[in-house]
Amino acid sequence: MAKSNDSFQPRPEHKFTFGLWTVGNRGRDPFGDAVRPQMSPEDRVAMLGEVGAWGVNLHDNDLVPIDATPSERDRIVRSFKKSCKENGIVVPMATVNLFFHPVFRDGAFTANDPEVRAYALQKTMQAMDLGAELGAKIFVLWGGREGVETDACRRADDAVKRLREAINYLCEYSMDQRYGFKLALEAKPNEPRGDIYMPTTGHYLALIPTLDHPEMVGVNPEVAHETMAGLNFMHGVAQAWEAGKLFHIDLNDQYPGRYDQDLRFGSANIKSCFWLVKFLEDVGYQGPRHFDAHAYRTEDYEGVKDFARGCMRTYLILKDKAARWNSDKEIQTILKEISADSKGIPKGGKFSKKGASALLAHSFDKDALMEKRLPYERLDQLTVDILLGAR
Ligand code: GCO
Ligand code: MN
Ligand code: MN
Repeated sequence: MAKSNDSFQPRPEHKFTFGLWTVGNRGRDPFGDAVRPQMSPEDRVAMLGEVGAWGVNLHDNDLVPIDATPSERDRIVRSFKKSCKENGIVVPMATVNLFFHPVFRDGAFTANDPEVRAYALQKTMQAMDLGAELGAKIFVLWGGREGVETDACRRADDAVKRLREAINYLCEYSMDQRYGFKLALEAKPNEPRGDIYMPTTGHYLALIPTLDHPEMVGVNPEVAHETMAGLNFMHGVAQAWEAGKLFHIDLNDQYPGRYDQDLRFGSANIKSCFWLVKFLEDVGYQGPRHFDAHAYRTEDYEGVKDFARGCMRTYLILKDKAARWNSDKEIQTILKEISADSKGIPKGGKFSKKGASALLAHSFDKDALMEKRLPYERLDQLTVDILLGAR
């Protein structure tokens, strides 16, 4: 059991959150039934309080059943709010389930049936009402069913147009209701569809400037999803951050080339998780650190607590390692050397006619440039030493 003075103990300022669906995951998979009993939303919130999380996020139907009457809904929401308050848990993000009900089998905002598209909008507006009532300021949209098994069913650019139209509509709704939501779009290459439109964070970053209210819309990159696409997750996160679009983040882990595993954060690729944590901490990302993962199917609810504590603990250990990396003298010396400037050489930078003529006129000594050492082997080994506790 961790002591209260343990520096790897989660605290509210770390902004660790879990989806209601993550700790409530019952271990059902396409081949086998649930292994853990159903747990009420209130008990899940209590569990999150017990393990030291800061917040909980939810889909509309994680809390309110899809066919609930308005009075049932209000009763459920009241009781949930009470248990959040009692357990000191906040709700920073809300989202909508547009993938479970069979009505969405052809997609939601991109479905071919206009009535399904309209229903998807209605359901999302109601999920925004719910999120706003719970105090959420971030609204995530994950288009899990927005995709195809066969491209015979629609033109892919029509799907893009439909998606744009829906996001524009939802931005207007949020403004009209004065909800102040920031929309965070979450990409995934496949699963549950054969191919999902907007397969990577980069695709969404390219869509956002084409929206009516681009300032309201950013991304919610997920470790597992970019890893499934074979990409370097941190690079996508960095690009989103640099564009001012990192509105939220889904942390978990994943081995490439597999189904969507949603593993405990840092349980598969310690090194890439390290670069990610180091990036988030170096740039001062202030948003929630959301774990979208679940416990092994072999666990009971005690094991779910181990899982949740493990996600947060690993994040904090990696944060500590990042601080060590940043203050390591040898690492800093190497970093300085590899980007050292040679004086009196014309540079690129901002274009000017004069600068360009100087650059064109300069004769570069390629052989001398090539002599400069780039000790990346040493730099990487120092990183490994720090990660393995040998430094
Ligand atoms: C998944 C997704 C989801 C979304 C969630 C929030 O692969 O199932 O990551 O968990 O994050 O639906 O919109
Ligand atoms: Mn996922
Ligand atoms: Mn996710």
